[in-house]
Amino acid sequence: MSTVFSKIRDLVSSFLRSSESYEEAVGIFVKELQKEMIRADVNVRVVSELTSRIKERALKEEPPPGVLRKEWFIKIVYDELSKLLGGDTSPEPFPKSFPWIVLLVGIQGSGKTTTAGKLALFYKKRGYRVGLATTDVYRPAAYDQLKQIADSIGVPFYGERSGDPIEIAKKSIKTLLNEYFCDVVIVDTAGRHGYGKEEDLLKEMKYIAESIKPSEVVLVVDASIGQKAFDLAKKFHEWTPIGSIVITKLDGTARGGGALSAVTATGAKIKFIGDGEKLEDFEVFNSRKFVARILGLGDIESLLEKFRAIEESDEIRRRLEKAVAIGRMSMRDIYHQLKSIKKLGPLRKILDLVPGFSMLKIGDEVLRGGEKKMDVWVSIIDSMTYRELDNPELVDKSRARRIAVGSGRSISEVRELLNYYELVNKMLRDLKRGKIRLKGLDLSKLGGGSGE
Ligand SMILES: Nc1nc2c(ncn2[C@@H]2O[C@H](COP(=O)(O)OP(=O)(O)OP(=O)(O)O)[C@@H](O)[C@H]2O)c(=O)[nH]1
Ligand SMILES: [Mg+2]
Repeated sequence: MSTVFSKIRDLVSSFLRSSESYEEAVGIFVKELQKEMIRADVNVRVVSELTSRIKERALKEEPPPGVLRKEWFIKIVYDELSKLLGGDTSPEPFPKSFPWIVLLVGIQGSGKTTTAGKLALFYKKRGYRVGLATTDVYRPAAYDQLKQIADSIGVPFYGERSGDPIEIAKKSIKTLLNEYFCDVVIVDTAGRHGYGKEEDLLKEMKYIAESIKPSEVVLVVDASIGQKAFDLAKKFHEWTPIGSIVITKLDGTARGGGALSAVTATGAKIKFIGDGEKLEDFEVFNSRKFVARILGLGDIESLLEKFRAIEESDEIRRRLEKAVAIGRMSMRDIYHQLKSIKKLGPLRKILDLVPGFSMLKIGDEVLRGGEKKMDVWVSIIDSMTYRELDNPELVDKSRARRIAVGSGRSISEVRELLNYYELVNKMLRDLKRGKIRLKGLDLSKLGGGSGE
């Protein structure tokens, strides 16, 4: 399948392999990206803004240590694509007013009815009184399908097997609000009109929307339809202004190129994604995660992992600097390090880039023992109380025994962790008193550093 995303993936691969100079390679990449996106019907202005931002950052930014300039460029592309799809702020999935009425629209089979159930479950779990309604009188099983879903999650349902969808929509709102006191109502619609004409269906959506005045019209888009999504989304948007988008079937082979098109065609934001047939297979959209997922193959996957590792090591550095500044490291810091090191996996070499990390030998002890030791220590810390975490000195014989039993470890393993904690803290105290020096860590930048 060829979507704009698979094209971008190809561009990235050839960019990384190209033998041209960095500036030349950026130029080629940007030009090709423009071409591909315009071919994919992405709005021309959107394309030119995107590419000029990429170019500007590419020529200005210096990559962090350990990252090649070409690799950093991919991070820039990844950032900017994420921004295009919604940026760093997650969409607000909760009702902005009450009652919150959602009208689901979309073509046949896009996943509207399933999404209605997923949304209902999502809101119900979060304490809202949800009601489900169907206006689909064309597909014989539509009524039963949604009714069954409503019963399975235990929310009220309104529908009629035949009749005028506009009247049914009005009645469903009245019933669910006045008789069931719902504060969220989700209205499902048909994907195919009785006469099979697309325009009739679109007209019907429009009339339903006008008569029930939903808080939000939600367009349901099947991830696998690729570039057709643009025309489709545009058409729906012309008839009924789209407020937000749900992308479904992201668990399939499709890689969601249509999502970008749907967003640019309507100007609406993606709020949720569906990635499975079960009602639980549903989550709030996160653009960075989404872009990582659709671009996340081969070269890019390992790069993105490296960037995540850099972010992780930044956090370790922050904590380490603080520990050096105050001459103390808490058990919580140690816990964070153990977890980070584990998360980094084979990328933990990146930790050598953290100033002072290797000198302080934090984690080394554990690294020598391998993953197993890390798990042992993490489980021991998990069994400590907050008071013990903040004051490990409190851990006497009886507390050590309790922790050992709680974590299913031996007392000597608990001791080992406590000894390690003391060793690290002694080192930090010595550092602060200036007895030892730490190479690579700029202590002058730290308040209350080693100078005293
Ligand atoms: N794998 C997968 N299947 C899905 C997802 N969402 C929906 N489906 C399946 O897609 C098919 C169509 O889903 P429906 O919810 O009935 O779609 P619809 O838009 O209501 O269809 P019409 O009412 O006929 O227009 C069903 O078999 C669903 O189980 C998803 O996120 N992942
Ligand atoms: Mg349906």
